Amino acid sequence: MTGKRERGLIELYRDDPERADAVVFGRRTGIERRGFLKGAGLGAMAAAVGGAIPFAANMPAGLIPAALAQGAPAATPPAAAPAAAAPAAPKPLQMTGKAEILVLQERPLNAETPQHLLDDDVTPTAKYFIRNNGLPPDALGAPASWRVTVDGEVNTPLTLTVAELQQRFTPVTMKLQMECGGNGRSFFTPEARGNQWGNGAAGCAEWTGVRLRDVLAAAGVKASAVYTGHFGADKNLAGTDAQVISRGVRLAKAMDEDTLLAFRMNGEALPNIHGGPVRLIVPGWPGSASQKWLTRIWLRDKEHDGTGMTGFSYRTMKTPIPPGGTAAEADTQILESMPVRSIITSPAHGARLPANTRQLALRGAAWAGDKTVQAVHVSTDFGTTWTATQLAAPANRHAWQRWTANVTLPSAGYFEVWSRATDQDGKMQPHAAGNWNPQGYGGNPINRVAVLVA
Ligand SMILES: Nc1nc2c(c(=O)[nH]1)N[C@H]1C(S)=C(S)[C@@H](COP(=O)(O)O)O[C@H]1N2
Ligand SMILES: [Mo]
Repeated sequence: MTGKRERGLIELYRDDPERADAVVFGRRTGIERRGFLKGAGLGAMAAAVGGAIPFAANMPAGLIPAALAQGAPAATPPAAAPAAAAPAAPKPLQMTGKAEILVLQERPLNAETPQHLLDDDVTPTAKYFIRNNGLPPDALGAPASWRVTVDGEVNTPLTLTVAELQQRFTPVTMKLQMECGGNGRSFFTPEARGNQWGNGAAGCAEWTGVRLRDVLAAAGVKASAVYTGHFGADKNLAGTDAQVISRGVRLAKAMDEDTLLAFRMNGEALPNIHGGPVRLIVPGWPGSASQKWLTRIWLRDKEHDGTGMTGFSYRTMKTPIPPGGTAAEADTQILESMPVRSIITSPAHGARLPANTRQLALRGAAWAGDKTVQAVHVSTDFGTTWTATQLAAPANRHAWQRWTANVTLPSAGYFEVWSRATDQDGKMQPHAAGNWNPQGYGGNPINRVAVLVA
């Protein structure tokens, strides 16, 4: 041991933002902030973020400037994040048919879409995030002869090929949002276990498939059925027979008319990387319920207990615990409908705009699990004033909603654009990821992107 490790600015901000503020900007308490921001402290902060901060007086003490914060990967490296403290930039994906989304993990492959690439009304397949828990099956055979079994609490177990699914049931096409249960995990402090997703483990593609409820009805759902268990053909990293992931949903969600066995994505055959020949799409619930390379649906007479259903997987705390504290499984609940979230898709985080820019056109998306979003508000002055955006209705239930707004900036400088969605019940995104849980689910703080007008 050679004494204390130097801590980077970003780590320090993550672990103790008040102290980081004091170290970096030379103030010890929020009360002193105003004074410091008039003098040397303001200069230090401006240098750190790359420009004067017109709304500096509104910045809450301990707020990590978005330009320096971890979480949302920047389009271009933020102006002046100190090189020594900057996290290793995720590498762009190199895969035929895919855009350069950001690889968080190579094996299994996990890649997220930078927010500014989620700017389309319907997320193109090329830009759609990838979340694998294991290795995709390699020998797929003819897609039409891929088989899916429905068994368990049914009158007549069925095994159907994809061709039979397509012939026997009425195909539907819908725009459905889906996001990983761990989307937003990187916003938790202290860090929660797992891939450190920003907001880009999400998308709204156009899916074509048949309704799971039609298939279940054909098999005849017994009165004893209460839950599904999903199985896929991917292989685990250890090379054993254990299911990579096997989650399920309560019967009511399986019977929702928007829960699909999908075989087309954005008008084309479902690509292998997204679960082709056939996968589940369970919109609005943690993406892990949307089994890829689907081989079996087991109707069960009790809650499913497959891989990813127990422990702290896809569970949040029933009663909040101190962030970083010890959790008891008995005090957790299965995460179902995802919480409300908005993202800013233009401008990109880290955008540099011409010095004379005063009008800013903002665009984004918002969604709220099984619910609709009633409003999205934006702020460019650290949350002192908020403006309602023009929020479009969803194209269909479970589609995300696009929003636009025009805001005026008072001068050149460093700004943060904040967006905050409110769901149909009045629930809003919190200022910081709340209800900390060991594996970091449901982190949905207000979205912040840094913009430099200089
Ligand atoms: N068979 C199988 N299905 C799976 C997974 C997996 O690892 N194996 N990952 C799940 C998780 S956690 C998510 S978020 C979504 C991601 O779907 P995508 O890779 O098409 O974006 O697939 C789900 N379905
Ligand atoms: Mo996920």
